[in-house]
Amino acid sequence: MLISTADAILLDLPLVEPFAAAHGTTRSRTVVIIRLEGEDGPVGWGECSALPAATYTAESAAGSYQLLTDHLLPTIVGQPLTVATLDPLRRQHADAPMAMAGIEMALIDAQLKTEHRSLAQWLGATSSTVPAGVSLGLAPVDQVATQARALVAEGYRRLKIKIEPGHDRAVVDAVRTDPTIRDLVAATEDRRPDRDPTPNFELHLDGNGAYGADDVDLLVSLTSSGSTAGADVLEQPLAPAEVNAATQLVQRLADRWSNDSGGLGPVPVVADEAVATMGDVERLADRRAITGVSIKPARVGGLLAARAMHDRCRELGLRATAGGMLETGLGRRALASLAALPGFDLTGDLSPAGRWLATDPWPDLTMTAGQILVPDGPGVAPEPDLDLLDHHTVRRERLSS
Ligand code: OSB
Ligand code: MG
Repeated sequence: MLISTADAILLDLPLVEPFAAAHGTTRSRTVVIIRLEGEDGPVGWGECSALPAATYTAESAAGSYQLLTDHLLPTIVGQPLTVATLDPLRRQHADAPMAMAGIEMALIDAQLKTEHRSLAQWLGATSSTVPAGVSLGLAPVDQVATQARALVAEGYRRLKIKIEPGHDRAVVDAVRTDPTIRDLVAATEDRRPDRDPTPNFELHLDGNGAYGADDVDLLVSLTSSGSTAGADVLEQPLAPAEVNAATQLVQRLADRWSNDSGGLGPVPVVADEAVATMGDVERLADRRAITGVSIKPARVGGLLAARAMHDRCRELGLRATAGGMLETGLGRRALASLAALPGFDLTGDLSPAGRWLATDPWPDLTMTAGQILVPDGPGVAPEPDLDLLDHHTVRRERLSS
């Protein structure tokens, strides 16, 4: 597509409630949207999901907006561009995966709308629904328990809860011993009979790298084993640099599992912050420091890189989960489409954006009976509500050829 117009739009969307994690608290969702228009008509929308502050990775919404308007969009405007010809620019800006993911998404959206194809179909999705999963921020234990009850009542059967040192065991115990949650889960028909000892319910813990080498014993003790229900997945518990400790953790969980008689595999240790590139996956898999990856299109540079990582995880026998970035409905639709690939064998961050966004220019994901419907319309998402978009626009810059 010959790019005739490129817009960067800095949106500020109010959150339903603040979202806290070990890396900081988010109060409103500042997010960058990219609009690309081709000479011959197609329009595509992409989301750069960098967070308001550079707390999770080095990218931030304001920084990405600057890079896009100063450099990336001026470079592509007036040029013929496809997802394939984007590679030189990607290599040049390997340190800006979220900005590049936004450009890529807009290109894919325009291309697929022209072809009347859905993103899920284009990516090779094999299912029309994916299990819903929801994340809970750091909060006092009683608040976590109250939220967890409400979310299980809404139909979620996978909760991902943020933990940090000193705020972990009490969280696991509160959720695992809650009678309301137990009754709600027991009333659900069997969807995951493989997941003894607590079929139909998965507890993921996300440490955002807040733990260190001395915490391996503690982390092991937080996980499910035999008839004891704990965490079913550990996401990035250890700091990314703690590779030796991660290898120990993986080994300890494997030993723990082989000492059990249950049918479960070892509790997966899933990398988030530690994996930016395929090289990171190879290196951590070689070191046996991970057994899975949270694949976030934004963090790895886009949907194509995410799909390639998914494929490689399958070859390597690694588990995979589709990771979220508190996106708008646009980014969330992309995530749900990706999550329908067959190698995503752990429930992902698949909740509608309305869980955190009080308003959203994009139509939200649909959730029924604990499942998210994989979008099947043309492109990544339907057109946004342009009035809402304007209303929440903080800055906008248009480049034309
Ligand atoms: O660590 O997984 C994380 C959001 C932004 C940045 C990092 C993370 C998260 C989440 C939210 O956990 C998950 C979601 O989008 O549902
Ligand atoms: Mg995470």
